[in-house]
Amino acid sequence: MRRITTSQFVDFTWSAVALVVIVAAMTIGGASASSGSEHGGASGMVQAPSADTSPDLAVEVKIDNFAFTPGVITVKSGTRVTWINRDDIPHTVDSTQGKFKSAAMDTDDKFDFRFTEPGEYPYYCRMHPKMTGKIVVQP
Ligand SMILES: [Cu+2]
Repeated sequence: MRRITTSQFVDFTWSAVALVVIVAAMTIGGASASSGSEHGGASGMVQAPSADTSPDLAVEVKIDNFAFTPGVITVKSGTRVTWINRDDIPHTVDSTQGKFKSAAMDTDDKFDFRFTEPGEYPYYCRMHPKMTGKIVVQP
């Protein structure tokens, strides 16, 4: 009985040694595998998407300090232009051709218009006619 018990203990010891060896081998293998995936991550960064493919055509013109910024902006047909008043006094956006006309815009008010026909669309502020800007719409 005693010999069998000892023999079982020895078997257990060798099993434990084998387990340690397997775990050590997996750890080393895992380390080399993770360094391989770091290389994969670096090549993935090269494939950054282009920022110029957005289907949502929208631009913003800021009104501040008695000026439209940008004063002249070129957009693709179908683009929605949003004016936002960042000034602390009211302004308007009025097409000189009567194509669009905003109400008086208080601070942080917005006005938007979608340009669907190519052409040039000059505009001004009817409260301050020296404030002018232009939207150039390309096909
Ligand atoms: Cu104004």
